[in-house]
Amino acid sequence: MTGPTIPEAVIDLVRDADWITVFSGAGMSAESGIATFRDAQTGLWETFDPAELATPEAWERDPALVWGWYRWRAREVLAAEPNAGHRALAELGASRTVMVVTQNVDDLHERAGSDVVSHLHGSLFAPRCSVCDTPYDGPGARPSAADPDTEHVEPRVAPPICPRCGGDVRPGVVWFGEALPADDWKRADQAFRAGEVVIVVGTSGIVYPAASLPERAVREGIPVIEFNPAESSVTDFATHSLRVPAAEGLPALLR
Ligand code: BJW
Repeated sequence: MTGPTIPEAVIDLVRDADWITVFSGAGMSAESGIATFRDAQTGLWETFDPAELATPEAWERDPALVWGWYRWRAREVLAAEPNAGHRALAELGASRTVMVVTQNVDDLHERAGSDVVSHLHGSLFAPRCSVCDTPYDGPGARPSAADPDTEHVEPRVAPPICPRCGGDVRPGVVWFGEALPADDWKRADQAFRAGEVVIVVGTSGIVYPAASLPERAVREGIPVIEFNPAESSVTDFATHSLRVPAAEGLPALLR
């Protein structure tokens, strides 16, 4: 089977680098069947209103609606598998240091075998108390992939109660208007300073402050290679921008 044609300059940059920073977005997991946010027709924000589901105000208004939606999202991820792109990055990391900084809240990089340096927007699998911030690992923390609600027919699910303070347990993700987790931000910043080359995969590059990281890299003279079947904000400044989906383009770097 023949893969996409990757310019020799890109192959060389990756082959010659001992330290590679990967910056991934929702498109990284699209070929695993996980919806992106902003793609026409298939993006989550085509069907769901972010203001009703992904803001602190939405949580205050209707925690059961928000918790139910994230439970459904978590089940979708549990039922999915890493794709050839995730696996290629893990394989690339076997012979050099690959620092994965992801905006994704799924665990597909980890399940493919990559060490994730930073989950900038949190994780579907790290709920915590909305009052005292204690991580929660009790009943209901991790939904089952076998749960029948695959079509999101049960929109409202009461969140678990924190055993420490009695507060509602919330999804461990970063909503609009919230600060990014300080440790993840610091590790991402360090990864972007350490990388000899940055590979950006599957992000529209419009959500800040995450989107500032590849912009800064290119300003500092670090080559930025984009993999995305469509143009994005990253295309405007990337050193090489390849119109190739993740699961086809990333394996082609291994040849
Ligand atoms: C493929 C593919 C394939 C498809 N292969 N590719 C104006 C200027 C600057 C900032 C702001 C502003 N107005 C408001 C802000 C702030 C705001 C922001 O940036 N808004 C913009 C939208 C304008 N940012 C924030 O609020 C952040 N916090 C903050 O600023 O805090 C300040 C603060 C400081 C101190 C104290 C308090 C506050 C927080 C941002 C949180 C983002 N959260 C979400 C939801 C996470 C939880 C959840 O999953 O529900 O994060 S929103 C959503 O967007 C999610 C994503 O991580 C993020 C980025 O999306 P991503 O990954 O790029 O996905 P898409 O769908 O946009 O793009 C997919 C791409 O894949 C496309 O390009 C496709 O073509 C491509 N693709 N198939 C490869 N097979």
